[in-house]
Amino acid sequence: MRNTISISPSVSFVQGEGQLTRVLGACPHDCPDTCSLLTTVENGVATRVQGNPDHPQTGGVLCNKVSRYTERTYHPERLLQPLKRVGPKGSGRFEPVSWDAALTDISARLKAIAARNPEAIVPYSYAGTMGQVQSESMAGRFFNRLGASFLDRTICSTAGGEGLRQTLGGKVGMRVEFFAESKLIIIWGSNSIGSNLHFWRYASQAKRGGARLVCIDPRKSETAEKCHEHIALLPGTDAALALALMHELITHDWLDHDYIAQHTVGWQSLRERALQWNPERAAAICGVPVEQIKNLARDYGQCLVNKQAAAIRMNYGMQRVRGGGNAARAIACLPALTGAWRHRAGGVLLSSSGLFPVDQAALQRPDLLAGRQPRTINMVTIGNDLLAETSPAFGPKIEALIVYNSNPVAVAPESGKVVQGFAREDLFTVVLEHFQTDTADYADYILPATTQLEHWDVHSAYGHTDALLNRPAIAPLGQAKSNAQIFRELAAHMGFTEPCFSDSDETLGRAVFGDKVDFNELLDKGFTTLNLPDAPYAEGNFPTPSGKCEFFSERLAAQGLDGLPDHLPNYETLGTSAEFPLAMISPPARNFLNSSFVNVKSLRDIEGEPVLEIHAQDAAARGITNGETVRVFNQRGDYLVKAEVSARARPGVVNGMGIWWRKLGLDGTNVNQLTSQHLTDLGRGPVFYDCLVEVAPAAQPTEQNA
Ligand SMILES: Nc1nc2c(c(=O)[nH]1)N[C@H]1C(S)=C(S)[C@@H](COP(=O)(O)OP(=O)(O)OC[C@H]3O[C@@H](n4cnc5c(=O)[nH]c(N)nc54)[C@H](O)[C@@H]3O)O[C@H]1N2
Ligand SMILES: Nc1nc2c(c(=O)[nH]1)N[C@H]1C(S)=C(S)[C@@H](COP(=O)(O)OP(=O)(O)OC[C@H]3O[C@@H](n4cnc5c(=O)[nH]c(N)nc54)[C@H](O)[C@@H]3O)O[C@H]1N2
Ligand code: SF4
Ligand SMILES: [Mo]
Repeated sequence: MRNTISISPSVSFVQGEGQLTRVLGACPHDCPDTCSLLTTVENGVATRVQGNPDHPQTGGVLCNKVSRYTERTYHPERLLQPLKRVGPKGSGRFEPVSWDAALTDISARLKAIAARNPEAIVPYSYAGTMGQVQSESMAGRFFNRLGASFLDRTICSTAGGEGLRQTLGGKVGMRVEFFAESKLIIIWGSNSIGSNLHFWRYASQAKRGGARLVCIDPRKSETAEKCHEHIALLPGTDAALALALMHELITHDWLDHDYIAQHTVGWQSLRERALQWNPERAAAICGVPVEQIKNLARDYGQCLVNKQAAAIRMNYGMQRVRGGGNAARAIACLPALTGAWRHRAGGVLLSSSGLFPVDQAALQRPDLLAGRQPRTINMVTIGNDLLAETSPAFGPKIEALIVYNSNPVAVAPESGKVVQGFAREDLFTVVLEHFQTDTADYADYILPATTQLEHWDVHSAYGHTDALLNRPAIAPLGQAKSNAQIFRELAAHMGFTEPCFSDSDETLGRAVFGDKVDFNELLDKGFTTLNLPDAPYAEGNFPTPSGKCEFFSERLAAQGLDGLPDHLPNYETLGTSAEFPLAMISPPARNFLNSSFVNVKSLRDIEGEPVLEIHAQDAAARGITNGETVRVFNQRGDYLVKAEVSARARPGVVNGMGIWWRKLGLDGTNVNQLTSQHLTDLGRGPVFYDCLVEVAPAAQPTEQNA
């Protein structure tokens, strides 16, 4: 056997008789870790996907899900040719058609609608792939040229993102690798082991070095179990907790007065606000012992006294409630109070995406709008919006929807309404997908898309500060085409002749960072680290208008909003409804990624069935036993799950683990049948974890099905 394995971009070597290649790529999934991948290809077939050992953030380790990437890629149900609907909407019955027939018909339908009003056409996409090329580059150009409605891409992170922007100036923060040197790590609203594994490696390293780990989460997650302390607060009470921590920092004078004076705005007014939040008041709202709050404040304050680094890893789990934006604001103020930013292992990290110099204008070409300013549809309220008629406030009724990189029928809130909207016979729906998802079932055309193993891409990240390149490892399967190629060909069928519609995927890849990132290094190594200071905010220099950490935001005040962070109770606060006396959160299941991978059998087998975790006390009060099927319901709908009587749930809160495909659930629905279309205080985001329900044994009739 001759083999010379070295990790350059795509090295061929000979093993026995066969041709073997290893290709460098990037994990495309909506995950903070954006791992560097190494794919083994034997005779044109990808046989193994591994973590790149040369990429420090990946460390040669992948999560369980993406280790099975070949199982997903070569799944027997992969879509390999364009399909046209033959049955009624939603029946899931399709017949194969040629690419040309599909694109000719789709472009004719879109042209007819656009001739009346292009805003009746709506793109619907999120982060099925995070690649800059296969997400909004050619697609953005297409919709800008068409003059289609804009989509407000709010389904995940905009509440926290806006909270951060108003406080720190953007999605910026600590460099993740330095968490390994912290002495106190607060994991706030995140199950890192499940959803941010490579951060957990750094946290574990710190733990071995003597750091104290505290997890703030209503659910006793895998991560909470492994921390020294778990604060199981009620959903949506994080701002109250953060304000009480400030109260303690102030009353004990655990403050870096110099940092506050030099690098913050609004200290006096924040001080007054925080002094209204003694730990007793917060403890009553958060539903946690007052001592836990006092101890956490002391631990955080002692880091200042002992000149040790205190770091906060927030994640998006804490901002999916009405007050999510304010909560992120309150938490983001903490490191400025104690000057934690002075240390490279201190500060806060929610997302690092704002540190990447992505040239969105070069990718999406807003100049193609030619002065038009289409209306904006919020992806969170797609349920209501698909059912809305033409009106001056709303604009034209939605006549066509083009879905890519997303599975809204499964992931958008209040799915009863979403399904009703997608089922409209007069709605023209095109879905670009790998699989016949719940959403694809409602399509008029399904177009087969390539996976990350089959196309080019360039990636930024939101949990570290490395840019990555993805090379195709194998040829497209069947007749699949990359998203960019599909929009390129659709543009040609529409008669869009601007030269930018001929840019290749590789040209688009080069445009992502322009000359701000060394593309040759990306081609060569597969990744490159942004050139950033170790402790970017040690001397202020926040990207806010004032250059300081803005405790008080003039920009919010100018909009008539509270300039200071505050606690805003949930829309559906525990204890306010006799009918629906339990709060439900629906965090991700570890072996799925949102609704991706639910159809990968080996992963679904690990998860078993859709599960509702319920505390023994709440189960006993309802005569529910472990493992039995229960009905979870509220005014919006109901769904069936298996009850797991579990210490992972705290009293009063049930955990409906997400996000199952409806058609693979117990009764053709999933947890989003119950969630609402309300929006967050900042950022117009969803409130998945702000939801009251009741639970009953399935055998026992409820009001809805009696
Ligand atoms: N395995 C896996 N990894 C994922 C995902 C996945 O679906 N599966 N999803 C990816 C995506 S899209 C994202 S956005 C990221 C980040 O995803 P996150 O939403 O941060 O996901 P989790 O880490 O599960 O964190 C959510 C945690 O917040 C807790 N939580 C719920 N409500 C509250 C609250 O009001 N306050 C507080 N403090 N905690 C609360 C939940 O119990 C849960 O443990 O993860 C990504 N990684
Ligand atoms: N109840 C509840 N609901 C939630 C959440 C929750 O915690 N609880 N989490 C929310 C969050 S954080 C998010 S981010 C959203 C996520 O919602 P989505 O972004 O819709 O994520 P997925 O469900 O993973 O669906 C992505 C789809 O894109 C497809 N895809 C992947 N790559 C490509 C490609 O290259 N081309 C094309 N055409 N398709 C591709 C995949 O096959 C998959 O079906 O869900 C939200 N919904
Ligand atoms: S999903 Fe996250 S942890 Fe898993 S391989 Fe992708 S980037 Fe890495
Ligand atoms: Mo997300």
